[in-house]
Amino acid sequence: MLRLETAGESHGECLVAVLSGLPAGVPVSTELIDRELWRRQQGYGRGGRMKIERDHAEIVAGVRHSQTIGAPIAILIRNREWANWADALPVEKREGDEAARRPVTRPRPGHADLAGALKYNFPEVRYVLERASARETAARVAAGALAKALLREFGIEVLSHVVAIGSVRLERRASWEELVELSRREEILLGCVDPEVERRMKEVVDEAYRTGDTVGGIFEVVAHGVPPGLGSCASWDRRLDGRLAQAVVSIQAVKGVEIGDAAEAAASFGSRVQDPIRYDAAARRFVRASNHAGGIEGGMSNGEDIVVRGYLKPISTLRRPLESVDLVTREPAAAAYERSDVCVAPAAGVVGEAMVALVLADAFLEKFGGDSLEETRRNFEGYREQLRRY
Ligand code: EPS
Repeated sequence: MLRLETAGESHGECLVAVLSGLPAGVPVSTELIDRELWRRQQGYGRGGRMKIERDHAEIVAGVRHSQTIGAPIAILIRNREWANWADALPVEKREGDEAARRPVTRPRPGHADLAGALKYNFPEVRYVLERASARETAARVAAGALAKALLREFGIEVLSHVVAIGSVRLERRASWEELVELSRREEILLGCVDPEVERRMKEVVDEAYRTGDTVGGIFEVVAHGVPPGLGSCASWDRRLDGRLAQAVVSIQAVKGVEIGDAAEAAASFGSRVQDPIRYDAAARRFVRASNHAGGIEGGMSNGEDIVVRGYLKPISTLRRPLESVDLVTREPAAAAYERSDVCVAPAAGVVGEAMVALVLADAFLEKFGGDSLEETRRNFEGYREQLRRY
């Protein structure tokens, strides 16, 4: 239903997001997209690059008079850093430009560098790191803001928070109200709802700064107001949990995905991890006494909050570089280092929101269809009536 393509190199002219499949008539504002881009740039532990960039969405196609027109939407996000790279990464080859290139011949363990150089047959890793870079996630977040705009029309909101940095963990559930409050903050430290836990998280990041290291973490994305029945139990590739897992694990540095309390459930008993079913007669809906399933059963949303966690490894550019080999000399060498982030968990959470919103919007349009928002709404209301009468 929805298709997203992104393009752009980390130090190239700009990033591009092309999103097709949204119905006509979805309200879109640049301000809302820019707010999401701003949120992605925040967080304690980000490196020098984020002091340079001021990400701003330029919508160049598919939106007119502040609403979608049913055509593919194209968004540009310019790289301020391009000014410093125009000679190193020109589109056209120029005579004698060899000296201006900035080759990287010492691949970083954990980064795309070596596998990419071997795959694309490049003598050094510059082009690979340019595209593999998490800079690309700015384009995903811009497109995710459009998916959120569609979902919002139907009362669905997607937010995130950080539940762990290194070994410091938030040991309780965050309420939806806490996530809303967090999303409105004008200063973002580590994206944790509990100030005391966040203070201890900051100490972990400070330790990584001191020692020239990096640190990973866990973010949690929550989708609120999702109706039951998105996704499918009938076909493996339409299962909502599988689609969410693919989308979230595709985020740079995410190495694992958890739906609901999967890790804890695997170490527990069935009597403790299933969510008892109750009927709320006043609201005329089925509800659950708990939500260990993370809002998904049998590959379908069940009407509870959808909860997806992304497990981030510590990012792979270290000031105290790791062991590598120089691609030219084949001699042992320290991995390349220019500058880097030390911790990206809050930013990754915002990217996680975008990916979850894109998957949910896709599953929503799969179920309700419609070429205009009005048509989608009619179909959605028909289903709501069916649920009420059930
Ligand atoms: C990244 C390296 C850093 C990060 C970048 C991801 O960029 P630079 O090499 O320019 O310092 O800042 O992330 C972003 C630019 C961003 O917008 O998130 C990498 O190698 O993956």
